[in-house]
Amino acid sequence: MFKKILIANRGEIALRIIRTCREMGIKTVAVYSTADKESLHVRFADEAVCIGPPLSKSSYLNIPNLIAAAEITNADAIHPGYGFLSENAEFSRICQEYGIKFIGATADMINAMGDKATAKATMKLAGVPTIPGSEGLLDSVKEGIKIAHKIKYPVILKATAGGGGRGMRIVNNDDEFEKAWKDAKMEAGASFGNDGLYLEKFVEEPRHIEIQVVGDQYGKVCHLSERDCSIQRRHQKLVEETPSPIVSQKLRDKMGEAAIKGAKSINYEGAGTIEFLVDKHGDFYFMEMNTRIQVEHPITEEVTNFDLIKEQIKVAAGVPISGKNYYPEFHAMECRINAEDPSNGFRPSPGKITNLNIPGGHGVRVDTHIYAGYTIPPNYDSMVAKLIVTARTREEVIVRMKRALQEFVIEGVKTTIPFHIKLMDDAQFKSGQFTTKFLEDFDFSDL
Ligand code: MV4
Repeated sequence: MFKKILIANRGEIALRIIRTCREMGIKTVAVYSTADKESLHVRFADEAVCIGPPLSKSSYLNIPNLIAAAEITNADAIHPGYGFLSENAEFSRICQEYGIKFIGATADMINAMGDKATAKATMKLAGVPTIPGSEGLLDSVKEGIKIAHKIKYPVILKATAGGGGRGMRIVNNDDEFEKAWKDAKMEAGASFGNDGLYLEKFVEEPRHIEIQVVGDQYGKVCHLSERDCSIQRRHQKLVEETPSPIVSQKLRDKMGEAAIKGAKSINYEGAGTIEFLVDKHGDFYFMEMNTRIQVEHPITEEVTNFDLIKEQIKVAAGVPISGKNYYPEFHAMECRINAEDPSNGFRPSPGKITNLNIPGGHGVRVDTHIYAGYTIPPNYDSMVAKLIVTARTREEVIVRMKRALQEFVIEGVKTTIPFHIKLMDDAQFKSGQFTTKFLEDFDFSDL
């Protein structure tokens, strides 16, 4: 087992990793930018190294500084958390070259899944359902229109280097094709330095459902069921839950087996997530694979009684998994608490937290790095806490979530708490019948 893990991240996920390391008897090294000097992950790690100025590029994304920090502290592994370098193939490869275990995917796996057209082709070959469309990248508008006639409009152009909705355009007819093509190409090139596009049938009003998998170094892969992430605004998830209100045990088994097949086909090792779109007929299609621990992993932990960070560390150290799959025994939901003003287009609201009350009680978990008097820096992601609630049924979870949200006091900055309280009272949300478009016509003006 590792003796010392360097955590190449900040905020709640850095603390989350430190907690598991403590329980496993593994020493921790925190790294921090000068903006995060007063952060809790710095206080709670066994050691801390400053890796640069506030700008992410100069600190949390600064590979030479991170490797140097690992070398001077004698860390034998690096946990990248989510975001930052968690899906950076070069960083994964450099860690390996320096004899530091990267607790995440290998460079090859990251590359295979990072290019979306390649990922899709790989999954299709493995027998995972994919959405009809172009075979790989499109060469011209003419070719695109030809395929669109075959699969019928509406279609969607997607950036192969994409994710997060950038470089994506819906096309409804021949007349719209050329402009959508030019716009998507331009946006993809500017955002990712890669303007490759592929085409697929547009699935209208889907659910976003992802399967958590864990693979070991010996070719075994298991799944830990699904998370429903359909409550999103502009590709930012706001609420996740498990089990999904629309997933039957039969569908769970089918999606779980597909996810395992896909992960096995790339010899996947570590924790990963296969994202699917589920259409109104209950048919599911591969969308993307994430080769990192995700923000919403705690809801899976709560319903399966599994510590996913511990599993990541164990499989990285070469411990085999049982190979059994895990199914939700409870219902869990996560609300992302962001320092943003929901009545003002979710505009970031950094600043000093003047007063704080963190909720508690039965079935309430809060993963956060904030404290009273803490100043949220303007340089990073605005998520400041994850409120995770567990109960036996979805109805009980919603009641408990509302109670916990009402207990949650964060003064000095605006937060998404008022939005979540309103959502817990929303009839359609409560019914469980909604799609990824749900928040498009939600009224945020009175929050
Ligand atoms: C789609 C789609 C409909 N049809 N692909 C959004 C981000 C990127 N990962 C893929 N996305 C979508 N791909 C086809 N063929 C709709 C979306 C999409 C979406 C997906 C999941 C959650 C929220 C979404 C919001 C808008 C569009």
